[in-house]
Amino acid sequence: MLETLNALESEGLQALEALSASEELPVWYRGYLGRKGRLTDVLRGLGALSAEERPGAGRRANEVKEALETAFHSRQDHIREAELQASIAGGAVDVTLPGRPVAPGHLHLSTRTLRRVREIFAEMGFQVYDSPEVETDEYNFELLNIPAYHPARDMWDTFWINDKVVLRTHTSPGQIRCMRENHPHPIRVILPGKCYRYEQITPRSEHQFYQVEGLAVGHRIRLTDLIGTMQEFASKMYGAGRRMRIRGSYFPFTEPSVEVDMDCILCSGKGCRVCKHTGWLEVAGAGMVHPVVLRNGGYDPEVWSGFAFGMGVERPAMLMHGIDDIRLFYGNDLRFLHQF
Ligand code: FA5
Repeated sequence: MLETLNALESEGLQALEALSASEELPVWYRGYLGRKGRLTDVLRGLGALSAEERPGAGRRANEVKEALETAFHSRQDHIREAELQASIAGGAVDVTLPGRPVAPGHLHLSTRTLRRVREIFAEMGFQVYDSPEVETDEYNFELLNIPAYHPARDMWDTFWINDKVVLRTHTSPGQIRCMRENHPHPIRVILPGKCYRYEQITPRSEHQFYQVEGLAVGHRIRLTDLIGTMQEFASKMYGAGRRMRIRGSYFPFTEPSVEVDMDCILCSGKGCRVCKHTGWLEVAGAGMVHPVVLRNGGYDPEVWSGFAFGMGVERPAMLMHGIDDIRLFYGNDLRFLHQF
């Protein structure tokens, strides 16, 4: 066995030295080191050796393999370099050849929708306030009037980093951050960003999605201001004439709370799987900022009032483009992405 290995090594090295063109390299490699190569054949024979012979032969086989591999790579570099030099010397590099075209990418549909939402609110005088995606329990829940025992936590189960830190379930914690930073001045901001939920994934629900929060704090701000703002947004986003519905709801951080729905574009209100056969698609949760939340943000609820809303981004995009499955947004299927 040892002689066979020695012979194989010197034959292999000699054959390698004899190579002169890069096309010959893979043929040599397959012949000696490939799956059906000569060394592999020898290695297969190791099992048949006696227990005394096997370790020595195994060690030698590995040495030969390494020697051949190393020699191969240095021969390969040598041949390639020689070929490159020869081609340069022969004037084969045509520097006037046009470059390879780079296919231009484009913005993801979620980003485009977010930008449109920002634009519309900018026209209404709302600034953008950025707040973190990784939040503390305190900001995501406690300061929004959702203490640990509160049943509303069930609606917003999420991914916990540790006992106190979560991936935020909504953009609402940014309300507190923004208020604490701006009090005692009036506020008119939107807070766009990614949210996460421990959620069953369905055609209309993902475990990661975008929201845009809105917050206005000032004097004598009323529910009708909220409704007017939502109506203005809807007519700019979806075109005049879309139907909007406000219905009573519950959020621990707003009082009163409402849900803003749009008629479903996909089925024109007839009912389909996206709108859960109701004809309406829930676009935003909203309401008047709860006194506790105002106080947690540093505003005296006797003097200040405000409205807040939180809307999805993917769902409105689905409405506008007739997309019937939210999972397509994060599926990375180019056939989907290229359409927008
Ligand atoms: C909230 O998250 C509240 N923070 C909204 C709010 C803000 C209320 C301020 C009052 C004041 P809700 O869980 O309903 O509410 O989510 C708001 C919107 O986010 C939904 O209308 C929907 O468009 C979107 N959304 C929620 N969960 C998902 C999901 N799993 N996949 C995609 N979009 C979702």
